Amino acid sequence: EAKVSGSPERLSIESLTSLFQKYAGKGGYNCTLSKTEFLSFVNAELAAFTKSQKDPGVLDCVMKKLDTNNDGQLDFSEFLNLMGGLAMACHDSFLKAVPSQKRT
Ligand SMILES: [Ca+2]
Repeated sequence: EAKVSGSPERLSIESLTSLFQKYAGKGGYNCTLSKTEFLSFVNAELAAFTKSQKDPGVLDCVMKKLDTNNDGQLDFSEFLNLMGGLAMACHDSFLKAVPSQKRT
């Protein structure tokens, strides 16, 4: 069993897949993430992201948005949307963090 690094910068397709399986297998259905599993995944693996979110309700919103078929569970394709969304959020904050002209 591969040990998955918790560093978001080093997430690969393989580690995403095994991460999903690791958390999805914690309880309930093995092939979906429940809300509890989702929260433990985000808090453990995406701590850098959750720390940057000041509103704790944001994860609820994220979960609801991702759960496109509204069954209260995230399947793998819904999980991949999260990764896509996170990539977009990182890209956005990267763009905001980089001033068009840096003066020091
Ligand atoms: Ca779902």
